[in-house]
Amino acid sequence: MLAKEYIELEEKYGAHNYHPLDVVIDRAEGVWVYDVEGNKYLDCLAAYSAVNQGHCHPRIVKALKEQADKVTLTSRAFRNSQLPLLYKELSELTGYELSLPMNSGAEAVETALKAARKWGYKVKGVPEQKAEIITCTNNFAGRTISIISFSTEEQYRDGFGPFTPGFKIVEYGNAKALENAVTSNTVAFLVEPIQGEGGVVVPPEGYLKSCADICRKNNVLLITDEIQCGLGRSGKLFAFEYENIRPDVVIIGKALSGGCYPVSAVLSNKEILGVFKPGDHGSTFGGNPLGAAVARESLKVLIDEKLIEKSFELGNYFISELKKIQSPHVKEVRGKGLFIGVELKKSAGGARRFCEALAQRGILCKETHENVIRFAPPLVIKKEEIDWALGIIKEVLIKY
Ligand code: IF1
Repeated sequence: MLAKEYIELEEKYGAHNYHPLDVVIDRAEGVWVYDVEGNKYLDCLAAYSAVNQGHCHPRIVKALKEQADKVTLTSRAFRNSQLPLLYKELSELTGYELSLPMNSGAEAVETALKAARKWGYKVKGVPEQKAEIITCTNNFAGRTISIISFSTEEQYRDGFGPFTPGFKIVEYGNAKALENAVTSNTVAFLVEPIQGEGGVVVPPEGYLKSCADICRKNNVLLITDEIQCGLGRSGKLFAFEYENIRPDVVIIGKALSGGCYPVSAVLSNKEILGVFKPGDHGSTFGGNPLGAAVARESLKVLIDEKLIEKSFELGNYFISELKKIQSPHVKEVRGKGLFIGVELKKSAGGARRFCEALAQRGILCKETHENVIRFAPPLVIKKEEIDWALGIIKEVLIKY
């Protein structure tokens, strides 16, 4: 079948909630993906950082296959022989006492919000129905109704009301705004250490540290969404490490399974996750043995292959080389590790046409927020591959 025929089928039978680039991917390996016509592309999106370990990592695929032959789903009505090991390994890796497994990122965010509210009522002593959670402008945390209730992106909310109450929004990057918004009913502050969908926005240095201090002083939980920026993407295991802080709650997803299966989790301590009693929360697939086996191997690959250190070093190199490109269109190059955004000037006519030109030359990336091209390849990328990409990126940014 031709690419055109797949696209026609998708347009005819699928809901049109996406506008993808017309590349029909058929298989992938490491940093490379191949379309149905055999063209090869360097993947600079890595499925929004879900395939940090590289596509179809042999060790992760092996873990998936072996577990698939044993048992895939037990439900949490019974125990399974993978989940306890994932719990232990997550705790040893991150230092958090407990974790709670879910599937998608949005579900894990919802889980963290529920934990924070319950902690607010049971531990902090907030009056019933009064709990407030503070979030930031330009955030992205998923698509459920409660999560879009605090989105500041009009399109994500349009037509989906009524919304969930109990959220306040403050300016991202402005710790004073957080301080002013906190009340005795505030239970949590939810923040992305680096905003992904927002355009790879790195907040001012010291911002997260100030937020952590404000939260501690006011007995407010600091919840960081590391679903996209975590697990090596930013050049650290967690992006919050750049500010030497320790959030009360950390949310992870995406690369937790190396892109092989949806697995997410909330990490925290006994005082907070301990508020959940049997029956308070759950999910049919959350914590299933297939997902747990895949997640365990995905974390091991991240460590064994030193992908976090690689992201730090190659990210610095990629960013500094991008900054050298003399293009009339570029406003700013920013990021941490292999989590990079190139913001274009308004006059450039939008990032999408550059992404299309890059795709024609064998590099896949995706615009975000009209004017930002995001470069976030799998962390297994080699320096030579970055150099090859830089040549093409340079040509496109200068000539177009
Ligand atoms: C889509 C965006 C990226 C996330 C953070 C939670 C979630 C995400 C920081 C929810 C998800 C995804 C969603 C996906 C594309 C992608 C995305 F452009 F939409 F915003 F990465 F930038 N927190 N981000 O980035 O996780 O429920 O999706 O597993 O909606 O198309 P999820």
